[in-house]
Amino acid sequence: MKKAFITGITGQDGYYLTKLLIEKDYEVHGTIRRSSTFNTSRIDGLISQYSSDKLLNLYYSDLLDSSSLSSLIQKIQPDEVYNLAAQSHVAVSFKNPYYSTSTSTAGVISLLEVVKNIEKDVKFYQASSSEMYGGVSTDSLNEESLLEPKSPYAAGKVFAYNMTKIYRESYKKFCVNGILFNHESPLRGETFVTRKISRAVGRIHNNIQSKLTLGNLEAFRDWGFAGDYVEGMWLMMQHDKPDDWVLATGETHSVKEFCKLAFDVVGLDWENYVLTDEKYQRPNEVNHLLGDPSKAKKELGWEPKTSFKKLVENMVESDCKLAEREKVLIDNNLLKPSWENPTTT
Ligand code: NAP
Ligand code: G4F
Repeated sequence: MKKAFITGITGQDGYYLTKLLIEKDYEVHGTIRRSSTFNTSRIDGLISQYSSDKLLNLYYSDLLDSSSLSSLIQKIQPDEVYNLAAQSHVAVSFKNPYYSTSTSTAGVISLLEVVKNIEKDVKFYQASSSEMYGGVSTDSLNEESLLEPKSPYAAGKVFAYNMTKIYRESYKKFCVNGILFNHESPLRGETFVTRKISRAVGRIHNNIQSKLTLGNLEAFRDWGFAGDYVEGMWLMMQHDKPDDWVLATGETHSVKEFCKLAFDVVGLDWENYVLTDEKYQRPNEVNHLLGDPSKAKKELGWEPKTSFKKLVENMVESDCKLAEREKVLIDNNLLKPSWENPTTT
């Protein structure tokens, strides 16, 4: 039975990757952060299903805690390490640049050093990002395109991307970069634009929110479904030689288009509900991202299976159900209705 070690297991991709690997007969080991509130909600179902059989095993750690990462990998002796952990919100990285970049940079060095020094051949996956391209041109972006980071988040990711290549080339280690374009799901964090929209649609449809305030409606993203993208991560780790691959859909849509489609799902006109506010604009915006996944298609046989329309429908339908449950709490005076969902940024 193969063993995988995952940082960031409690995140969106952590959930989908863990599920996929367990289905493929892996034993999964993941790191969680100590938090004053529970932070395992995405993987609670997997924990109750698989932890008693030791198919899923969790440990406290942090990207900044080199010693715990190193001793865990030495103890577990995994076959594959997936580095998914990050402060992954681009706008937040402008507000917390030191933390955002130091976690991305220190974390990757700690992990690559163990992979270099451990006796066993351990494969390493780095969660690189389309954000590294900077989104200046409208061209389709591939593995050869120029990296022009526009945020502290992206600068940290470029560092981690380069270190992954450096360890691959210098020490002949199996280290890969998955350069993933935006991928979403009903488990996407609520402060990312797609989920902020689908949550609002669910709540507005259930009469527990009245407006949705966003920033730049003209930004374009190549949005796919996270469940499809974790398959691509795993395929990269099974390839006969390590390399870098772009995962994307090859289609791009604006935030405005996402809004229109999401409100259409419940028969509402988005223009009656969506407002904009400067506070959601970024100091430096990535205007346009469009990926070219042809290398992944040719070499890994990977293709996204979920259309943009289906992705939006799945997210809105899931958030309508969530809002129905919130409505019950509101009707019983256990929660207050709000003009907006107060948890979003
Ligand atoms: P996510 O939902 O924000 O999950 C991030 C994970 O990292 C969470 O488990 C989080 O733990 C953990 N984490 C944050 N800071 C940490 C620290 N200092 N030490 C240890 N763990 C820490 O992100 P995602 O969407 O699943 O993305 C996974 C990775 O892919 C990230 O590296 C992201 O930057 C990258 N990426 C994402 C996309 C995308 O569109 N989703 C595209 C390209 C690249 P808590 O649960 O405790 O917060
Ligand atoms: O949903 P977003 O916050 O995602 P962003 O910045 O593209 O980053 C995500 O994808 C990257 C891959 O390219 C990942 F590496 C990264 O970890 C993360 O998962 O914003 C998307 C677009 C931006 O142009 C933003 O300015 O939506 C625009 N936007 C407009 N109004 C908004 C809002 N974004 C957020 N979060 N909130 C808004 O109210």
